[in-house]
Amino acid sequence: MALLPILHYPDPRLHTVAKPVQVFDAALKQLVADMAETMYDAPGIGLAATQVDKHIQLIVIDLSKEKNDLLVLINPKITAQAGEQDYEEGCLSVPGVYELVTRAEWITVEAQDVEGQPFKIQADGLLSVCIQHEMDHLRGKVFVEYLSPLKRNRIRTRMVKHAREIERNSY
Ligand code: K1U
Ligand code: ZN
Repeated sequence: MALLPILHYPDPRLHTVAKPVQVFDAALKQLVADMAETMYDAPGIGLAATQVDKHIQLIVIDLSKEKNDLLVLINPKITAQAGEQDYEEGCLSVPGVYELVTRAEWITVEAQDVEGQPFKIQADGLLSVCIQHEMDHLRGKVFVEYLSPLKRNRIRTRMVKHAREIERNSY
């Protein structure tokens, strides 16, 4: 297994729209394993393939404390949604930033597993928030795009400055 580098906002590659997965092979299983390891190491509770510069419709999520309940969603589609909830979200591509986002409370998702088998889940609360956040990544959308232009530009400036400092200190 391997740790994969995570793209940081405002990297333009985060705005790439992911393509559907068509081949369910050993390489896909390896990518799922590497993404899970990367998410656990970060640490995070979700990761979309877009964030590791792989532009296919693949998400891993694990909300368990023990890191032993991995949910893999391939080619996910929200087929029903209801209600509204606010949650203070974080993002491994925007480290150190937590902001309130309003999303659907309940969702029904149809997806495929790593073998290509279709399944359906219903989610509410944090799982629902996390699935919607990760599905946004697959569409090329980062959660800061829900914020006002003023807040978003401040975050962008801070992230660019931080990246420059890291680069300068690495010489
Ligand atoms: O997509 C990502 O960048 C992962 C993100 C998922 C997420 C968290 C909260 C709301 C919506 C989506 C994260 O995992 S941020 C880190 C985080 O929330 C966390 C880290 C360690 C323990 C518990 C939570
Ligand atoms: Zn994110």
